[in-house]
Amino acid sequence: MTNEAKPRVYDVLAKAFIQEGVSTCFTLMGDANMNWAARLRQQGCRMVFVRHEHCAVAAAMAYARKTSEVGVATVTCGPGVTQLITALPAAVRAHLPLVVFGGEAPLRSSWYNQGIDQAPIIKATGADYHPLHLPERMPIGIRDAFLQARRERRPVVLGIPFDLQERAWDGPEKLPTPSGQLLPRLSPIPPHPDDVAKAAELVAAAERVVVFAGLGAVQAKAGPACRTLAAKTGGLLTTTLPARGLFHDDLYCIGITGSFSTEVGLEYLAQADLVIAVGHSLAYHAGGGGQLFRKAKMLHIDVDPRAVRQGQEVARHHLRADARLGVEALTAALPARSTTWRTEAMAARIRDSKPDNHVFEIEPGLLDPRDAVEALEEALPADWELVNSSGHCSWFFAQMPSRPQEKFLTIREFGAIGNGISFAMGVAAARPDRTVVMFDGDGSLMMHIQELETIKRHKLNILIIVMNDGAYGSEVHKLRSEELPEDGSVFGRPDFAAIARGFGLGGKTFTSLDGLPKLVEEFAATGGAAVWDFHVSDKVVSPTIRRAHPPGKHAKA
Ligand SMILES: Cc1ncc(C[n+]2csc(CCOP(=O)(O)OP(=O)(O)O)c2C)c(N)n1
Ligand SMILES: [Mg+2]
Repeated sequence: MTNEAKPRVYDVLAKAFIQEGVSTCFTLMGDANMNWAARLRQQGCRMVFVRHEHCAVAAAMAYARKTSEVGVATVTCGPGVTQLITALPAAVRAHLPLVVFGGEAPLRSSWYNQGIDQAPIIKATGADYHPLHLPERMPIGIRDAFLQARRERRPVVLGIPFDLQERAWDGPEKLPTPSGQLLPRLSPIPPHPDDVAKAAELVAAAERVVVFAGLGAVQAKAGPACRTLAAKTGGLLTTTLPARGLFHDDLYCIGITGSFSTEVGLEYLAQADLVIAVGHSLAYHAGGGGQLFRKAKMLHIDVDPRAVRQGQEVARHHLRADARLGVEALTAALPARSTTWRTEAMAARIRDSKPDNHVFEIEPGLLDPRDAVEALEEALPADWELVNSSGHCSWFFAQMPSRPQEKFLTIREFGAIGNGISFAMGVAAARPDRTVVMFDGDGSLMMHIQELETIKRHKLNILIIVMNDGAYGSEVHKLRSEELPEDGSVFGRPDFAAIARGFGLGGKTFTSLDGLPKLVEEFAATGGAAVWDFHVSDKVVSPTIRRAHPPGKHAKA
């Protein structure tokens, strides 16, 4: 075969991705990835062409979380790769498997303006980086990247010099066996009977038990088992923020535990004498830094039980097992009890209490974000996919108790704002038949507002709800509590409705909640994308900020 008739390396690399089952790729092209991306598209992969590389990876993160597949994104070399430095640590911390096809500067040039040492930049984020510099081994390198991303549950970035991609293919005709055929089929790990007996003793002696589920419980499908355990112990149920909604219709679920706990939830947590954390990473924020259940012992049921996490002693009692099998075995080993913490009055209180009752004076023409969330909870259809972004306002829109876990997504392990719009795109790509509603702050939305254009062009069904306090709320409340000037944290309210219309989306401003149900109905009937801008007061301070930043905290003694 003459060199002209041979396929190019990028053709084969595109095939290697298709063979891995890749059906969606979040893409921003440049010299070092465009030939490959065009071939990937020709071979049937849906390409979502975004407007910032950060958003390509962030969208792939949400896609991976929603589909349980490996999320795939591609960026060009140099400035394309350096844009990823905020998204990758977030994916690492959230244990999301990603493969990113990154270009590298051409090897043939002694100088290239976009050249930069990419490996240390990527590795500093906690992601792995593999330079692939031998064309005939590249398909194996790609396959191994998928294996690694799945096994280690983290992003793997491939660096492929673009001059090598353009060469004629001289490697083997057959592609390597894809990762899906090689991955070990792992059955859930059952607990050891001795550990079960010890745990059962501990639980039997406790009087006020809280079963506290994390995402591991969701993934192990341990929800029903947790409900049974809580019922048998006469105790309560709660979840971390990412797992919120796992027990949404249980009378004895107190919602989220952690920074986003409700008033009533906090009260019961303070009374607990045993917390059983199930499929849970025991992260700092989920335990309120150890402050929320001070009297309680902690039993950790997980495949990787922990004693110390993120600088804190977290659990003294451990049951190593798959979340579901561990909880089922523990429940079976428990004797029936004669007393229960649960009462009907407790259930009524949980059902009838507002998440936060603090009274604030709201300026005329502005909304209380808590009222806006309550009205949205009522009005939004039950089958819409919810995405919770970031910022101070996220406390409020996490409080939508009727929404089940499978319709909810948040990824916040790196604490970055600006990701909501990308996560919404990732969910919309993963669930094309659904409407996605994304809740964001004005500051966060502004950070990647350019993606409204992507949403429009790709005809994604996304309704963006902005809690627009005209400020970086998280900052303004802290500055006020310290009696510092508000400069740099208060900006005034951008006209998001007009901005949205400028991008060809729908846009509405809300200074009243009247007519919301009708507008939701109309939107549900037409589909499409819109930004709804709720003008909320910046005087309403979330309970978390009130606790952590009481007025005068830094006042001089
Ligand atoms: C990338 C990044 N930059 C800055 C911050 C610091 N920060 C945390 S919350 C916040 C304000 C967010 O404002 P907005 O989205 O309007 O939400 P609000 O807090 O007002 O409800 C900022 C700047 C951050 N967490 N991440
Ligand atoms: Mg704001």
